[in-house]
Amino acid sequence: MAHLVLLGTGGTIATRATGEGRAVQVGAAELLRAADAVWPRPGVRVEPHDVAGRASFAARPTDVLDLAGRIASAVAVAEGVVVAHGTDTLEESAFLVSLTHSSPVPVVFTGAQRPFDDPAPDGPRNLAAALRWAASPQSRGTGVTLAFADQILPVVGARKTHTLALRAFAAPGRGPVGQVDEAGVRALATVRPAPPLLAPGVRDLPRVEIVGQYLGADAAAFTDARSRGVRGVVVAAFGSGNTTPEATRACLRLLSDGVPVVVTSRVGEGPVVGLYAGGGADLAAAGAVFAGDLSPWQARLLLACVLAGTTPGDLDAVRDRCLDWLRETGTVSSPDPTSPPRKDPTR
Ligand code: DAS
Repeated sequence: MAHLVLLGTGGTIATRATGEGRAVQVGAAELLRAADAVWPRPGVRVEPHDVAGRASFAARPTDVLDLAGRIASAVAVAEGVVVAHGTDTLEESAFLVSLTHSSPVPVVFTGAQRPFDDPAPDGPRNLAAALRWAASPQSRGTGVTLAFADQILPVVGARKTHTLALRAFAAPGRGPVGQVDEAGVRALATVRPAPPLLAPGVRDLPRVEIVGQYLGADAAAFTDARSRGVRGVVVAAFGSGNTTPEATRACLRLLSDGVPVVVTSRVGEGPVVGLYAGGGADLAAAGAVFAGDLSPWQARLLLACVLAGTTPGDLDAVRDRCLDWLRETGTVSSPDPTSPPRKDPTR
C-alpha cells in the first residue's frame, strides 16, 4: 500500500470565520477527512501531521527551512509528501523547499482560496488532487510541484496570479505539467526538477532585498538597502529588464562594490534580457544576472541560497552559480553560438 505524508501548515485551507477575521483552526487530520469525501483513495495510506498553524503571510524563511527539514525526514519513509499551505507565500515556500530537495520522492504543495467552512470550499478538492498526484507513478522524479484547481504546476516559474479566483496559480509559459480530475491523473509535460542549492542544516538566509522600478524611481531604495547591509539586490525591473537612469547607475555602483544584482521583471510573464542602452544593456554589460522569467520573489530566494554557500564579495562565484542553476532548469538558455553578437556598451 502506498504511503504518503501530509504536512499541515495552516493557510486559508485550514481557516474558519471568526469575529476577528479568518483564523487557522483545522488540523491536517480533519483536512484529510474532507479530501477523502471528494475522492476516496483506496490503496493509499496517508499519515497527517501538523507542522504549523499560521497564515502564510506570517511565515519567515526560518519557518520554511524547518518545514524543509520535516519534508526531508518524510521523504525518507514515504512515497510522496503533500504540504497544505497558505497561498500568499506558497510559491516562495515551495521554491525554497525545492532548493533543498534532492530525492525522487515527489513533494506537492496545495492550498485553497476559500476557507474550510465556506459553503463551497475548494480546499478539499485541491488536497484530494494533490494526494492523487503524489501517489501516482507520474509524479515520481518531478521534484516539488503545486496542485491547484485540478492543475499540476512546476514550482519554478509558478506565481499566484489571482487574488480571489479558484484558479489562483499559473506558471506562465511553462505549465501546467499535469492534470487531476474525474478523468484521472495525467502528466502533460516532463518536469525538470530544480537542482538543490542549499546545504542541509542551513537555518537562515542572507539578507537580499527586492527593489521595484516605477516611473521616476531614483536611487534611494538601493542606498537604503546598502545601509541595511544587504548581501544582494533583486531588481523588479521594467519590461524586459530596464531601470531608470538613476537606478541603473545605482546598480552599477553595487556591482563595482561586489554586491550582486539580479534582474527580473515586474511584468509577470516572459524573460528579461539586456537590450536597451542606458537600461538593461548596461546592467548586463556590468555583470548583473538576468534571471529569465523567474519572479522577483523566487529570484530573491535563488540569490539568497547561492549567497549562503559563497564567500562574501566573490561576485564571479555568485554569478556563475546563479547562471548554472538558471541554465540547468531551462530558465535561461545556454550560450547560443547562432545568436547575433550583442554590442558591448562599455566600448
Ligand atoms: N491568502 C491566504 C491563503 O490563501 C492566507 C495565507 O496565505 O495563509 O491561505
